[in-house]
Amino acid sequence: MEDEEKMDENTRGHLHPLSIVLFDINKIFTEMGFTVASGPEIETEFYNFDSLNIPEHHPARDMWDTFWLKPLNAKKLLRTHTSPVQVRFMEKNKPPLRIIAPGKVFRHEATDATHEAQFYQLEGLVVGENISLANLKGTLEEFFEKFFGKKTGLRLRPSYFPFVEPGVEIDMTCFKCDGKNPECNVCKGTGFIEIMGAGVVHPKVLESSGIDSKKYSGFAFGCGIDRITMLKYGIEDVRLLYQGDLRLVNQF
Ligand code: 2NL
Repeated sequence: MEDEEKMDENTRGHLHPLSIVLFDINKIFTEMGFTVASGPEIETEFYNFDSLNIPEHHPARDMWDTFWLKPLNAKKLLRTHTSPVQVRFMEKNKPPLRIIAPGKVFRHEATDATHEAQFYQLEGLVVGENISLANLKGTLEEFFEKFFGKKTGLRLRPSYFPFVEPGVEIDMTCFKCDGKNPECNVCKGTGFIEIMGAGVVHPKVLESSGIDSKKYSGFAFGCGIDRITMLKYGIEDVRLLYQGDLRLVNQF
């Protein structure tokens, strides 16, 4: 190759954008006193669903398109979220606890610009005495400020997830335009970005993993790591993160 510098740029090793974001997330939460927890990608029906207050015939189960493993009567599956990691952690540890569970999850659904059958999820859980939605909001404000490098506001809207009560959707004010650009391609001119689901842990979920729900309460949240990677770096198609195309990868 004529150009030595060009060759260097193309051959030197570097991290994939998803790895950069995973390391950033772990660093930020570790500095805030959280433990990074991990667990199996092949799960049982109990840890993926029942322990999270998602009973067998409840319509809420349809919220997760599940890859079941054969033989079907063994009730093994590819985890559809990393909540089971947090349930396993609650079984083995006494409150107070502060953990995040980043990791690969699987959904049996068609692929398009915003959906992959394999993707990365981040979940977080804090359990202690008198833990409330106020603690959730403060914790996430600090995380987003560190992650996007800018102070942003958070808006909570009521929503439903079986494992929390109350449940909320969390929107952040647009880190790109601050709500000032009606043509903004990040927030579509709304000023807000839908970023997470969260809530106060359902007492049944605490009890199912051996925690006294009269004494303790907690908050939990979940978000797509692929999604926040795309937002941070302006990547418009999730499939680009998995194709290994050097025109994308070498920009990092
Ligand atoms: C979403 C929503 C959420 C949780 C995840 C959680 C975990 C345990 C107990 C209670 Cl162990 N909750 N996780 C709670 C609310 C929302 O994720 O849209 N994720 C992409």
